[in-house]
Amino acid sequence: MTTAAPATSPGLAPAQLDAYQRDGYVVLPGLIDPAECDAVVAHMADQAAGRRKVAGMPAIDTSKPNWGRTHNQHLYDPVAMGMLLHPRLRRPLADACGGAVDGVQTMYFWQGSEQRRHQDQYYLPGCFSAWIALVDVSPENGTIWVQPGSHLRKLVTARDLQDAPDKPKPLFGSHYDEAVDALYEQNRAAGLSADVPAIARKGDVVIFHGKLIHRGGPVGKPGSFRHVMANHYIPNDFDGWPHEGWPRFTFDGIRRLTKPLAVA
Ligand SMILES: O=C(O)CCC(=O)C(=O)O
Repeated sequence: MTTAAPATSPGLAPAQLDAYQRDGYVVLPGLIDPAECDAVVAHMADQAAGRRKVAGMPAIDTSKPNWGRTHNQHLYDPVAMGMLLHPRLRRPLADACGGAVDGVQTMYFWQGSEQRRHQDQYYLPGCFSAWIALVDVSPENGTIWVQPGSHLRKLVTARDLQDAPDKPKPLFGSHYDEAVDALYEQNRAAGLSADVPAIARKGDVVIFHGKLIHRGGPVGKPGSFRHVMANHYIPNDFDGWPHEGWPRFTFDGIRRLTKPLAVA
Protein backbone atom coordinates (compact mmCIF):
# COMPACT_ATOMS: atom_id res chain seq x y z
CA MET A 1 0.00 0.00 0.00
CA THR A 2 1.32 3.47 -0.78
CA THR A 3 0.66 6.45 1.41
CA ALA A 4 0.49 10.01 0.16
CA ALA A 5 3.30 12.28 1.31
CA PRO A 6 2.17 14.64 4.05
CA ALA A 7 1.28 18.11 2.84
CA THR A 8 3.79 19.81 5.09
CA SER A 9 7.25 18.81 6.29
CA PRO A 10 8.82 19.07 9.74
CA GLY A 11 11.41 21.64 8.73
CA LEU A 12 15.18 21.43 9.10
CA ALA A 13 16.67 19.10 11.70
CA PRO A 14 19.38 20.81 13.82
CA ALA A 15 22.16 19.04 11.87
CA GLN A 16 20.65 20.22 8.58
CA LEU A 17 20.46 23.80 9.80
CA ASP A 18 24.09 23.57 10.97
CA ALA A 19 25.13 22.26 7.54
CA TYR A 20 23.25 25.07 5.78
CA GLN A 21 24.85 27.72 7.98
CA ARG A 22 28.36 26.24 7.71
CA ASP A 23 28.43 25.17 4.06
CA GLY A 24 25.80 27.45 2.53
CA TYR A 25 23.75 24.54 1.25
CA VAL A 26 21.98 21.41 2.43
CA VAL A 27 20.44 18.51 0.50
CA LEU A 28 17.02 17.49 1.84
CA PRO A 29 16.37 13.91 0.74
CA GLY A 30 12.97 12.89 -0.57
CA LEU A 31 11.18 16.12 0.27
CA ILE A 32 8.91 15.95 -2.78
CA ASP A 33 6.94 12.80 -3.51
CA PRO A 34 8.36 10.95 -6.59
CA ALA A 35 4.89 10.61 -8.17
CA GLU A 36 4.48 14.36 -7.93
CA CYS A 37 7.90 14.84 -9.57
CA ASP A 38 6.80 12.52 -12.41
CA ALA A 39 3.61 14.54 -12.91
CA VAL A 40 5.55 17.82 -13.15
CA VAL A 41 8.06 16.26 -15.57
CA ALA A 42 5.20 14.97 -17.76
CA HIS A 43 3.60 18.42 -17.76
CA MET A 44 6.86 20.08 -18.80
CA ALA A 45 7.68 17.40 -21.36
CA ASP A 46 4.25 18.00 -22.94
CA GLN A 47 4.97 21.72 -23.05
CA ALA A 48 8.37 21.23 -24.71
CA ALA A 49 6.88 18.80 -27.24
CA GLY A 50 4.13 21.28 -28.12
CA ARG A 51 1.37 19.02 -26.76
CA ARG A 52 0.52 21.59 -24.09
CA LYS A 53 0.40 25.34 -24.39
CA VAL A 54 0.93 27.48 -21.32
CA ALA A 55 -1.21 30.58 -21.87
CA GLY A 56 0.88 33.72 -22.18
CA MET A 57 4.16 31.89 -22.78
CA PRO A 58 5.83 31.59 -26.17
CA ALA A 59 6.06 28.04 -27.52
CA ILE A 60 9.38 26.35 -26.80
CA ASP A 61 11.55 25.93 -29.88
CA THR A 62 13.59 22.82 -29.15
CA SER A 63 15.53 23.24 -32.40
CA LYS A 64 17.34 26.24 -30.90
CA PRO A 65 20.56 25.68 -28.96
CA ASN A 66 20.14 26.32 -25.22
CA TRP A 67 16.35 26.00 -25.46
CA GLY A 68 16.19 24.00 -22.25
CA ARG A 69 14.95 26.48 -19.64
CA THR A 70 12.19 28.98 -18.89
CA HIS A 71 12.18 31.96 -16.54
CA ASN A 72 9.33 32.81 -14.20
CA GLN A 73 6.95 30.23 -15.56
CA HIS A 74 5.05 30.47 -12.26
CA LEU A 75 3.60 33.78 -13.44
CA TYR A 76 1.68 31.86 -16.14
CA ASP A 77 1.50 28.27 -15.05
CA PRO A 78 -0.29 27.00 -11.91
CA VAL A 79 1.89 23.85 -11.96
CA ALA A 80 5.05 25.97 -11.68
CA MET A 81 3.41 28.18 -9.06
CA GLY A 82 2.49 25.04 -7.11
CA MET A 83 6.15 24.05 -7.02
CA LEU A 84 7.32 27.55 -6.02
CA LEU A 85 4.93 27.56 -3.07
CA HIS A 86 4.96 23.84 -2.39
CA PRO A 87 3.81 23.22 1.20
CA ARG A 88 6.73 20.83 1.82
CA LEU A 89 9.17 23.71 1.19
CA ARG A 90 7.57 26.16 3.57
CA ARG A 91 9.10 25.11 6.89
CA PRO A 92 12.60 24.20 5.69
CA LEU A 93 12.86 27.55 3.90
CA ALA A 94 11.61 29.46 6.93
CA ASP A 95 14.13 27.60 9.12
CA ALA A 96 17.01 28.39 6.74
CA CYS A 97 16.01 32.02 6.49
CA GLY A 98 15.03 32.52 10.13
CA GLY A 99 11.50 33.67 9.27
CA ALA A 100 8.76 33.57 6.63
CA VAL A 101 9.80 33.91 3.01
CA ASP A 102 8.33 35.14 -0.28
CA GLY A 103 8.78 33.31 -3.59
CA VAL A 104 10.15 35.66 -6.24
CA GLN A 105 11.61 33.75 -9.15
CA THR A 106 11.58 30.37 -10.88
CA MET A 107 13.66 28.70 -13.52
CA TYR A 108 12.58 25.41 -15.03
CA PHE A 109 15.38 23.36 -16.61
CA TRP A 110 14.80 20.51 -19.05
CA GLN A 111 18.55 20.14 -19.44
CA GLY A 112 21.71 20.96 -17.50
CA SER A 113 22.58 24.64 -17.84
CA GLU A 114 26.40 24.52 -17.82
CA GLN A 115 26.11 28.07 -16.48
CA ARG A 116 29.37 29.63 -15.29
CA ARG A 117 30.13 30.36 -11.66
CA HIS A 118 27.89 32.98 -10.12
CA GLN A 119 26.20 34.14 -6.93
CA ASP A 120 22.44 34.52 -7.14
CA GLN A 121 22.37 37.62 -4.94
CA TYR A 122 24.18 39.51 -7.69
CA TYR A 123 20.95 39.28 -9.69
CA LEU A 124 18.38 38.85 -6.93
CA PRO A 125 19.46 40.73 -3.79
CA GLY A 126 18.66 39.01 -0.52
CA CYS A 127 17.70 35.73 -2.20
CA PHE A 128 18.26 32.10 -1.45
CA SER A 129 17.25 29.02 -3.38
CA ALA A 130 15.36 25.74 -3.37
CA TRP A 131 16.66 23.62 -6.25
CA ILE A 132 14.30 20.70 -6.79
CA ALA A 133 15.55 17.54 -8.53
CA LEU A 134 12.56 16.13 -10.41
CA VAL A 135 14.69 13.27 -11.76
CA ASP A 136 17.94 11.76 -10.46
CA VAL A 137 20.66 14.36 -11.05
CA SER A 138 24.40 13.73 -11.21
CA PRO A 139 27.41 14.91 -13.26
CA GLU A 140 26.15 12.62 -16.05
CA ASN A 141 23.13 14.84 -16.80
CA GLY A 142 24.75 18.02 -15.45
CA THR A 143 24.31 18.85 -11.79
CA ILE A 144 25.26 22.03 -9.96
CA TRP A 145 28.67 22.42 -8.34
CA VAL A 146 28.96 24.51 -5.19
CA GLN A 147 31.91 25.94 -3.23
CA PRO A 148 31.12 25.09 0.41
CA GLY A 149 31.47 28.06 2.76
CA SER A 150 31.72 30.68 0.00
CA HIS A 151 28.45 32.26 1.24
CA LEU A 152 30.38 33.50 4.30
CA ARG A 153 32.84 35.46 2.17
CA LYS A 154 32.52 38.22 -0.39
CA LEU A 155 29.60 38.88 -2.72
CA VAL A 156 30.62 40.28 -6.11
CA THR A 157 28.46 43.32 -6.82
CA ALA A 158 28.09 45.68 -9.76
CA ARG A 159 30.38 48.13 -7.93
CA ASP A 160 33.25 45.65 -8.23
CA LEU A 161 32.84 45.64 -11.99
CA GLN A 162 32.80 49.40 -12.50
CA ASP A 163 35.90 50.81 -14.09
CA ALA A 164 35.43 54.58 -13.81
CA PRO A 165 38.50 56.85 -14.01
CA ASP A 166 37.76 58.36 -10.58
CA LYS A 167 37.58 54.95 -8.95
CA PRO A 168 40.35 52.59 -8.00
CA LYS A 169 40.79 49.63 -10.35
CA PRO A 170 37.99 47.15 -9.88
CA LEU A 171 38.79 44.52 -7.33
CA PHE A 172 38.32 41.57 -9.62
CA GLY A 173 38.39 42.78 -13.21
CA SER A 174 35.61 44.03 -15.38
CA HIS A 175 33.69 40.96 -16.42
CA TYR A 176 31.25 39.22 -14.13
CA ASP A 177 32.18 35.60 -14.91
CA GLU A 178 35.87 36.33 -14.48
CA ALA A 179 35.21 38.27 -11.29
CA VAL A 180 33.45 35.28 -9.74
CA ASP A 181 36.18 32.90 -10.93
CA ALA A 182 38.74 35.21 -9.29
CA LEU A 183 36.74 35.26 -6.06
CA TYR A 184 36.51 31.45 -6.19
CA GLU A 185 40.32 31.25 -6.43
CA GLN A 186 40.72 33.83 -3.68
CA ASN A 187 38.44 31.70 -1.49
CA ARG A 188 40.57 28.65 -2.32
CA ALA A 189 43.72 30.53 -1.28
CA ALA A 190 41.95 31.40 1.98
CA GLY A 191 41.40 27.69 2.67
CA LEU A 192 38.02 26.90 1.13
CA SER A 193 37.73 23.67 -0.82
CA ALA A 194 37.22 23.27 -4.56
CA ASP A 195 33.63 23.15 -5.67
CA VAL A 196 31.77 19.86 -5.25
CA PRO A 197 28.89 18.36 -7.21
CA ALA A 198 25.44 18.15 -5.64
CA ILE A 199 24.19 14.60 -6.06
CA ALA A 200 20.41 14.56 -5.83
CA ARG A 201 17.83 11.82 -6.26
CA LYS A 202 14.37 12.44 -7.64
CA GLY A 203 12.44 14.44 -5.02
CA ASP A 204 15.53 15.76 -3.20
CA VAL A 205 15.73 19.51 -2.66
CA VAL A 206 18.97 21.49 -2.33
CA ILE A 207 18.50 24.66 -0.30
CA PHE A 208 21.35 27.07 -0.88
CA HIS A 209 22.35 30.57 0.14
CA GLY A 210 22.28 33.38 -2.44
CA LYS A 211 25.95 34.22 -1.84
CA LEU A 212 27.11 30.64 -2.43
CA ILE A 213 29.38 30.38 -5.48
CA HIS A 214 27.91 27.74 -7.77
CA ARG A 215 27.76 26.72 -11.41
CA GLY A 216 25.95 24.35 -13.71
CA GLY A 217 28.50 21.57 -14.24
CA PRO A 218 29.37 19.95 -17.57
CA VAL A 219 26.74 17.60 -18.95
CA GLY A 220 28.60 14.29 -19.03
CA LYS A 221 26.13 12.76 -21.46
CA PRO A 222 25.23 15.54 -23.90
CA GLY A 223 21.57 15.70 -24.83
CA SER A 224 20.42 14.03 -21.63
CA PHE A 225 17.42 15.42 -19.82
CA ARG A 226 17.75 16.92 -16.38
CA HIS A 227 14.43 18.15 -15.06
CA VAL A 228 15.08 20.60 -12.23
CA MET A 229 13.08 23.50 -10.91
CA ALA A 230 15.18 26.24 -9.32
CA ASN A 231 13.14 28.54 -7.08
CA HIS A 232 14.34 31.74 -5.49
CA TYR A 233 13.02 33.35 -2.32
CA ILE A 234 13.63 36.44 -0.21
CA PRO A 235 12.74 37.06 3.43
CA ASN A 236 9.17 38.26 3.79
CA ASP A 237 10.38 41.36 5.66
CA PHE A 238 13.19 42.13 3.18
CA ASP A 239 12.74 45.65 1.87
CA GLY A 240 15.85 45.83 -0.33
CA TRP A 241 14.20 44.06 -3.29
CA PRO A 242 15.04 46.32 -6.22
CA HIS A 243 12.82 44.84 -8.94
CA GLU A 244 9.77 47.07 -9.07
CA GLY A 245 6.83 45.44 -10.76
CA TRP A 246 8.18 41.94 -10.12
CA PRO A 247 5.67 40.25 -7.81
CA ARG A 248 6.55 38.33 -4.68
CA PHE A 249 4.29 35.61 -3.23
CA THR A 250 3.84 34.44 0.33
CA PHE A 251 3.28 30.73 0.98
CA ASP A 252 -0.37 31.64 1.55
CA GLY A 253 -0.46 32.79 -2.07
CA ILE A 254 -0.67 36.51 -1.31
CA ARG A 255 0.84 38.48 -4.18
CA ARG A 256 2.36 41.91 -3.73
CA LEU A 257 4.77 44.28 -5.38
CA THR A 258 7.65 45.82 -3.47
CA LYS A 259 6.51 49.18 -4.83
CA PRO A 260 3.50 49.75 -7.03
CA LEU A 261 4.33 50.40 -10.64
CA ALA A 262 3.91 54.05 -11.61
CA VAL A 263 0.91 54.46 -13.90
CA ALA A 264 1.78 56.57 -16.91
O1 LIG B 1 20.62 24.15 -12.35
C1 LIG B 1 21.52 24.74 -12.92
O2 LIG B 1 22.18 24.22 -13.81
C2 LIG B 1 21.87 26.16 -12.54
C3 LIG B 1 20.99 26.67 -11.46
C4 LIG B 1 21.44 27.98 -10.94
O3 LIG B 1 22.50 28.45 -11.24
C5 LIG B 1 20.59 28.70 -10.02
O4 LIG B 1 19.53 28.19 -9.64
O5 LIG B 1 20.96 29.82 -9.65
